[in-house]
Amino acid sequence: MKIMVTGGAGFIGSNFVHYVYENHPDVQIVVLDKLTYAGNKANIADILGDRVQLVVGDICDAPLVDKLASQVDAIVHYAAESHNDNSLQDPSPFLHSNVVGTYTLLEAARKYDLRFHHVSTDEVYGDLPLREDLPGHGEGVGEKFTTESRYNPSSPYSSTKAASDMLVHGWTRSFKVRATISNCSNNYGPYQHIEKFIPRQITNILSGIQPKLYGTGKNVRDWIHTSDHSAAVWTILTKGQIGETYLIGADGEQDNKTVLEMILRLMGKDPSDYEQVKDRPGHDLRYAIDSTKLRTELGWAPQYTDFESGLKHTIDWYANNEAWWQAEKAAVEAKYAKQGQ
Ligand code: NAD
Ligand code: TDX
Repeated sequence: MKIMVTGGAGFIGSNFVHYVYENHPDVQIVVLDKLTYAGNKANIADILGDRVQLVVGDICDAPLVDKLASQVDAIVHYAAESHNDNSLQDPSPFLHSNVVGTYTLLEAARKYDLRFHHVSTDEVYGDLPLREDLPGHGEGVGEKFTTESRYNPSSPYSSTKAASDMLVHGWTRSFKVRATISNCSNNYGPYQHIEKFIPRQITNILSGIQPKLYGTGKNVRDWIHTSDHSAAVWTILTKGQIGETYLIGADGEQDNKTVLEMILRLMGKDPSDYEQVKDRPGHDLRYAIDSTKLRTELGWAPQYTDFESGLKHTIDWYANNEAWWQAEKAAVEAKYAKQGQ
């Protein structure tokens, strides 16, 4: 089997490429990645060779996508503009990559009758009320997202991801593209860009900068280790039912303040040594995934069930790989400073 992995030089995509390389030696991989600010050839440099090729290009480049699609059996589609804060500054690249890019890939999948897996996010469902505001502290029905939840995106990022999911639905039904969709919760782990919450705070502390918490930090994210996400995507690609959507999550709900305090403590700092900064406009309150369908129908289960130990490994990785992030740190922080964050 030969697969095209779009966005395979980004955080989650490169983790998936490593996962397949290590666990499925019969699979050939061609990574199509534009190497935007978020893509980094170094993420997969150690495995480039006979089995893993990198093609630097845009998923909106139809002739290039057509040529590559004619040589593979499946497309696993990760490439996207992925950061909410950036989408609030300039939505246009989000429309280009997330919507036009997905359309371009679907057309190629249709032409060559390829298996297509679309990697999406829980953010397409909008947000949930905080548990403290729910009767019985949210232990009842409706406390988590399921595949029945209504699409209700909040930001330019999540609305373009929602649009891309809808394109997959349309192409599956009308053109019989053999597609599946997964909507995953917040990933953490090595190789995540330092603009994102967890790596930003770890690298702040390593750089002697005070960590930055948006608003009060009561917003809840449902954290999953990126390796568990990779295993889930492989399971869906190989065992999932065509036309189905699977939600991926590891029951990892934590509020941002708790996560930040945990990072500070694990790094030997005073847990209250952070700064509260301007909140994100339209900031989603809580995400939570019900992954029962994936677990019971396809037999997937997460391996990283202890968030604190996963976080400890992630802190160690950033501490041991300063060369990977150091050059970008000042520019990332300057951009946030301009936004009052
Ligand atoms: P990332 O920003 O780290 O990486 C995105 C990659 O896509 C980069 O390598 C970039 O160069 C590439 N890319 C962007 N636009 C492209 C284009 N037009 N053509 C070719 N390549 C392009 O993102 P990530 O956090 O690894 O997310 C990957 C996917 O997973 C996205 O689709 C995202 O919506 C989804 N997702 C992310 C999370 C999360 O917590 N980060 C959770 C659920 C779903
Ligand atoms: O400095 C910060 N301080 C802070 O409090 C940053 C960068 C973020 N935050 C908050 C905002 C969020 O509530 O932390 C939370 C996590 O923020 P991000 O890392 O930006 O992630 P989020 O907006 O939740 O989206 C992520 O998960 C879903 C990914 O970036 C998306 O690509 C994915 O779809």
